[in-house]
Parts: sequence; structure tokens; C-alpha cells
Amino acid sequence: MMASHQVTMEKTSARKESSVWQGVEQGPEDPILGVTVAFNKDNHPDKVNLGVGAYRTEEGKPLVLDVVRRAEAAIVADRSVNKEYLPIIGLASFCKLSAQLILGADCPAIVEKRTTTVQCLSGTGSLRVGAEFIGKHYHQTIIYIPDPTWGNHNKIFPLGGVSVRKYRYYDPATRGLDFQGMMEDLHSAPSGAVVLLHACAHNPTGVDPTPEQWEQIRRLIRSKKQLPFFDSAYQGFASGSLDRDAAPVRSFAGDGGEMLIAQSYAKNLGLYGERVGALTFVCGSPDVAKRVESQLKLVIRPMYSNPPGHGARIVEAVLSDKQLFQDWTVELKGMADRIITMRHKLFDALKQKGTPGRWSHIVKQIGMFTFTGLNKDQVVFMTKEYHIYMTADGRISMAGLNSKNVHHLAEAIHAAVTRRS
Ligand code: KET
Repeated sequence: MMASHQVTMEKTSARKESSVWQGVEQGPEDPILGVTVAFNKDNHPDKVNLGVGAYRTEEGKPLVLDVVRRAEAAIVADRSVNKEYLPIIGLASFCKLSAQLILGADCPAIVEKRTTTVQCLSGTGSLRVGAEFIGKHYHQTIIYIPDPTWGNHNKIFPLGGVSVRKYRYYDPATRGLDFQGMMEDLHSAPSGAVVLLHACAHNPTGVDPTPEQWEQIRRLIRSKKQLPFFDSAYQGFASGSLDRDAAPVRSFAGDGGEMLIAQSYAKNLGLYGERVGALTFVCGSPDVAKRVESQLKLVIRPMYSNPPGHGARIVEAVLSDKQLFQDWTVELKGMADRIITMRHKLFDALKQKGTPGRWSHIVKQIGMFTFTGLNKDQVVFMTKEYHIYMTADGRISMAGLNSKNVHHLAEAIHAAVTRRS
């Protein structure tokens, strides 16, 4: 008979020596969220996190919007709200209001019932569901994404069975839009290809087409019968106006053509961790929209079954109540304006120091980020010497700046440029 301690010892040593996961390699940290991981490990009192695109107050604190607090209080007080499963496509009123927010309530496609909207897990989840639907049901499983783009686009679409190709977008020489390159690449992309467009506040470059350029892009995409897929993660953050930031999306929806839109409420309502978003299809007819919705349910059910309720109820409350909506627009404008103020403060500080280089792009770029033009070596230097955390491509989240740390950043940039060029 085997002594019981011997069995225990065998078990322990087996655990030590082998695992069915023995061959699993250590994975790399995410290029954006990994910056926060590194930041959290740093104990320096002056450390600054300019990595992830998350809004911070002038005091450097995450912000829960007042309208969100009020909506939440009302939800908690309402005894008729329960924790039942939502339908597979989420809260119906949330879906309707989300489509209206991005397309405009008077959008012909909505009036004609040619749209279908499903509640998804924030912007990422909306893109992922859209990708899988395209992979299953669309004849062209190629998507053209801007170069550069939000890094996760490269990973989301292939998982849905859609391969990724790039179109030129940013010109490092001018730190502006490579409009000609973009038009050439879209022109030579196959007819029918899916084209990913950032609705506003392009991430990471902060460079958006002008309204006239948008019009030319729209005409080209429509003439090539390509399928636009808008990623709208920053509605209201670019100009401070929800309507103005939705203008490119609305012009595409207004021409009668089909399209997809992934919406996120992470940034504009500060609901990052609640994971609230929506995926809208604008279709050619109500009948098609209905069938698309039925197939979206078949994509979602085995993926996560149905979405969470709390965040969607907050959005529903804010979008459906006149006063809350009005107050939201004021808070949103406040966030956008604070970011713009930080752009000027950083620009002025660099000018004052006489930091070599042109820095006007800091005030010209739009949205949450400045694409500084700093190289990887300079970024590493700034992190090591100044405890400033940012993504390796030189992107800084302007929302993480405030009157107290902006000079520290200017000093770090000055040192990086003068010592590491
Ligand atoms: N699209 C874009 C363009 C985008 O910048 C983000 C987030 C998302 C979608 C997805 O956000 P969600 O939280 O799933 O609604 N960008 C910031 C955060 C991140 O990388 O997850 C960022 O670039 O820092």
C-alpha cells in the first residue's frame, strides 16, 4: 500500500515539474493598456500617465460625470428595475436612442426603418461583433484601415475573419493628413472592400479630414461601392459638439447608402468600465435590416449571450431626459475645452523653453491625443528619466495633463529632443 504522504509528494512534484500549459509563452503587454500596468508599478511621486485615452480632471482624478451620478441615483431608487437578462441585442430604448444620437433623429434611414442597432460591449465589442458579421455574411472579407490607427483594429478584424490592409492617412512630414495618398489607396482598393473610418478625433494622430475632404472621400467610397465602417469613439470630444462631430457619419447616412457604425460611450459619458456601446447597420431596406438583426443575434448569443444592463440604463436615462441631456452637453464641452486648454499650455511651455522643432501640431490636432512626433528612444528616455508614461509611438493623452504636470512634461520633451535626437 502506498503511504499517503508519498502520494501527496508525487502530486506536489508533478505540479512543480510539469503543466499542460508548460509550452505557453509569456505574452507581451498590450501597447496601450500595458502603459498603465507599468505606470502602476512606478512609485515616483511625480509620475504621469499619458498612455491610455481616459479623461482626468484638473486634479488628475478620473471623472464620473454629474449626469451619470444623477442617472444612477434614479436607477437605484427605481424598485421596478431588476437584474433580469437583457434581450440578446440589449435594451431596446438604448439602441434606438444611440442610433438617433449618431445619425440624428431625423435621419431618413431611421425614419424609413432601414437601421438596426444592437447594444454591445463598448466600442471594442461593437467592432468585434461587426467584424464577425462581415466575416460571415459579406462577400469581401478585406477591411482597409488607416495607417496608423488604433492598434486594436489590427487584432479585432482578423478574429472576425476579416483581413486587414492599410490605406495611407498620416504624413509625418507635414504632421497632417496625407489626403492624396488616402484617396489613391482607396481608389486602388477593390470595389466592395470595407473601409474603416474614424468618425472624428482620429486616434492616434488627432488629424481629421476637413468637411470638403470628407465629401470627396464619401463620393469615392460610394462610387467604388465600398462599405464604410465608422468607428465613433469620441463623439463630442473633438469639437465639444455632439452634432458637429457626427457630421461625417450623417453625410454618409444621408446619401442613402449602406454602412456600419460602432459607437462607444466610454469617453463621452466617461463610462469606460461599464462597457456600453452600440453597433448600427444602415441597410438598403427595412426588410434587410430585420434579417441583419436576426443574424446579429446569432453572432452575439454564443459570444457573450447578452449585454450588461446597468451602463445601458444610464445612457438611456441621459439620452431620454431633456434636462440630463442638456447638462451632459455642457459637461462634455467642459471636458473638450479643458483638453484644448492643455494643448495651448503645452505649446506655450515648449515655445517658452525654445525647444527645437515645430510644435504647432499640438494645438492643431483634434481630440484626446497629440501625436507628438517623438520617437521610441525619446519615449523610453522620458519614462526612465521623468516618469512620464506614454505609448511607444509618441502619442500622449492630453486628457491626462493638468496645470501642475504640464511643465514637467514640457521639461521632459525639451530634454528628450535636445539630448536624444
Ligand atoms: N475605437 C477607438 C478609435 C479607440 O480609440 C478606442 C479606445 C476604442 C475604439 C474602444 O474603446 P472602448 O473602451 O472599447 O469603448 N481607445 C483608448 C483605450 C483603449 O486602447 O482601449 C486608447 O486608445 O487609449
